[in-house]
Amino acid sequence: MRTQVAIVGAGPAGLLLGHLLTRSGIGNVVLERRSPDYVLSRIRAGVIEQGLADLLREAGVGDRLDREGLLHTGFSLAFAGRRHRIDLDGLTAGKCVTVYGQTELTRDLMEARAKASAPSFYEVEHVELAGLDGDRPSIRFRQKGIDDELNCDFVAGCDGFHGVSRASIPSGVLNTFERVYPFGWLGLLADVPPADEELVYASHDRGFALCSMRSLTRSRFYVQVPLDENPEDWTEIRFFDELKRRLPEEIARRVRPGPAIEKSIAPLRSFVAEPMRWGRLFLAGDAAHIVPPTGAKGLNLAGSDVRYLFEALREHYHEKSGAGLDAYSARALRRVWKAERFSWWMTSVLHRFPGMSPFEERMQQAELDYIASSRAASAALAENYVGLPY
Ligand code: RFL
Ligand code: PHB
Repeated sequence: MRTQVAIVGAGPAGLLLGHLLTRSGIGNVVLERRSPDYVLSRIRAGVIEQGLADLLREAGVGDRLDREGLLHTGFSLAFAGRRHRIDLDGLTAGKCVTVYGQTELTRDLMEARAKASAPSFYEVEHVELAGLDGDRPSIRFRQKGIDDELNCDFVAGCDGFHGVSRASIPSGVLNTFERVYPFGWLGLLADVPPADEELVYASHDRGFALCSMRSLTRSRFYVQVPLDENPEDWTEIRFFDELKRRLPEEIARRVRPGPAIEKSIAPLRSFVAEPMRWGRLFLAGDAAHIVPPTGAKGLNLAGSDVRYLFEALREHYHEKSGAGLDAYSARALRRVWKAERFSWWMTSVLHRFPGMSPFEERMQQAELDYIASSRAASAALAENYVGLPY
């Protein structure tokens, strides 16, 4: 089998890249380890930056996002028993975010791919990349017990943090940077109306909490927990009790507990691998970098990487220029590092760290108080939250 661009991974990065390439007449094949149902069952991101929403519209996959997504012109920070609203719209001259589940976005992209009859292979095993440093890369894989090979011009490694792409780069090529946080987020999805019209990020002595949503009838909540917690030990009663204790009274009162549709713990990590290219392999999304979810940046960064990579591939095929491919890694990393900084900062300000000194606690309080009392500080936060320009 032969194609122009082989895409490893059918998460949002792989599917969006495939969609953009197909629309430009560039051949591509997607290889995915899991089944479509499994991919769609992973509950992840919920906040989409304006830049990614615009990209999806331009690519013709924004209809349902526009119909069902919730436009949010602000969110709240809650601390010391009060709340401070960040007016995204007013502080960024009209920018905002859209609340739309990653699963919905993935579903839209999967449907668009099926409609275009673009080839995808799900539940592939033993994926092995070869010839990445030469002119003829190839991917060997097994599907339904049969070994196959895909020859291509380029490989897009969109296979997430635990994928095979980054691991195929010889040791010594990549520089990696990492911070692992000493806590995780216990998330719970329930069919109950949101506690507030907008998202509420809460800093509390008992730890961080977040009230988010997927629609006007479906809510997503998170509480900071130690990494060794077992989600099974968290009954709904215990979860909602803990959540409410971390929220200001006026918001806690409006939390509607309900049966969990999904409940899981996500560890928090900052990670970057540089460069994002090796030979004919290009990394995009979580395959190259991870951010803690506090800034809602992971999915959005996957979107900006894909946009840069698509432009570079389009230039290569349609304009016979390799300049975009050569610039890809540096271009993507400039935006990645700024989102890494923002996500690390949001995480540092809003969570309780084990063994925090009284001085460090006071620094967090002063930081939150500064944001609440300074338009400039609020504007810096808002500018990053809605997403820096591509
Ligand atoms: P994905 O989504 O992990 O997709 C990678 C795909 O590759 C497949 N794969 C392989 N396929 C073939 N061969 C192999 N050897 C393979 N190994 C792996 C996997 O099965 C998978 O289908 O990566 P991608 O596309 O880069 O997308 C990244 C996003 O999924 C991620 O950054 C976000 O979900 C992060 N994130 C958030 N991002 C936001 O922008 N806004 C948010 O509000 C937000 N909230 C979150 C989040 C992530 C969370 N978790 C659980 C990590 C909230 C949470 C709780
Ligand atoms: C979510 O709705 O899952 C969500 C929202 C905002 C975040 C992280 C996760 O910062």
